[in-house]
Amino acid sequence: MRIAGAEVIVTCPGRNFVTLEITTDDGLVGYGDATLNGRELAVASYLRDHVVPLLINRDAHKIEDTWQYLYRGAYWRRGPVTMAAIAAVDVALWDIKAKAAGMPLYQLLGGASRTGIMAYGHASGRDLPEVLDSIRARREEGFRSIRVQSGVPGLDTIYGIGNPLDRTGLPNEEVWDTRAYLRHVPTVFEAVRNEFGPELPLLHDVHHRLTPIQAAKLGKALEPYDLFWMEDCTPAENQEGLRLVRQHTTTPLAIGEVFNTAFDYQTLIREQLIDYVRSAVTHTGGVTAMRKLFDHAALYQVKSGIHGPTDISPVGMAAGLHLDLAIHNFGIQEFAPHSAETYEVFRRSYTFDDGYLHPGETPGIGVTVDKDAAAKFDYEPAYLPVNRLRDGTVHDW
Ligand code: CS2
Ligand code: MG
Repeated sequence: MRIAGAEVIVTCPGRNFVTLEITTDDGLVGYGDATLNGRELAVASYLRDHVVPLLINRDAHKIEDTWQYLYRGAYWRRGPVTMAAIAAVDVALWDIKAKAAGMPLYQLLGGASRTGIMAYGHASGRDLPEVLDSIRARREEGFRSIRVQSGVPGLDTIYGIGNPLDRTGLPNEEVWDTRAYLRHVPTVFEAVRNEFGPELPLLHDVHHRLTPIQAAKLGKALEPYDLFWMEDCTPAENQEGLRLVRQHTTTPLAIGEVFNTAFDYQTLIREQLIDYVRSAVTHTGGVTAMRKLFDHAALYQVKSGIHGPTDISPVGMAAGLHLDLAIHNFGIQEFAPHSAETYEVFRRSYTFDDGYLHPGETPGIGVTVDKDAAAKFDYEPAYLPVNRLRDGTVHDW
């Protein structure tokens, strides 16, 4: 079975997505997500201009060889653009292989290890009443685990509150105050626990905004509220920084949505400095790379926590769900449902029911792209916000 063609589809049904469609000489079609929020066209060009010409006439069944060919053959390694492009090719080829086998992808990954995939939803609010209402709304939608993000008194807009994408042509600038945040977050979780009790799994995303000792302080302050995880508590390019956090708190730690290879996790996993691996299939080289990463993490009892906001397309989401169902060391799956416009373009087989996701039984990954619908939504440049401290210093958003 040979690769006969490959097309990069850029569409913006409410937000931008980049999808790779690979077709074979016997008429099979596979899809891969290549969306890198805020830098989409870089990946579209990497694919169109540098990768697609290399794919034509390759054996579509040779997924591992194609992965190594694109990773080592580029000479320049790693990074979000390269690994998103490789991921798109990889997922599209797994989609094709599973279709050729007449099976949903998870069957090729070892079959189901569970009956359903525990999902967590997003609750947020500018103040406590809004946060509590948002949690109630997620629970009414069926979520059994909930991420809680709150505004901070004295700060206008911060991560997790409101829509981060801005289409005015330049990144929105937000103001940040770490001390105000550190004082406020524990009061939010105390109120949430008082309202909803001790059992509801609660998560929180710090979004890279603390130093290691500040993260240690917050982790310790949140211990009475028994979080499922505290995410991205400190920028983790400096993996050793998590040693300091780990020394001071037993709050479980999740890291890695901005990582793009297993190398980014080596110290974190080997020294058990984290409890959950946060990467998305889309940003980490695809199913081939993620399966290896999760199997390595399993040696250290580190579990999966695949990244699932709306800037991961339904194609990327579905690919993750097949891994979630098959691997033993599954932890939890983030699930931010996409817009109706998005689902008009991306037709999905996966389901969400009573708090659990399932990829479905359709051969392949179970998502197709309606290219006529995609053509209705032109690309719209959009940037993620830039954060600054009160004195104007650029800070992590
Ligand atoms: C967030 C993401 O869902 C999360 O955990 O960290 O929504 C992140 O802000 C976006 O993916 C950035 O594009
Ligand atoms: Mg996050």
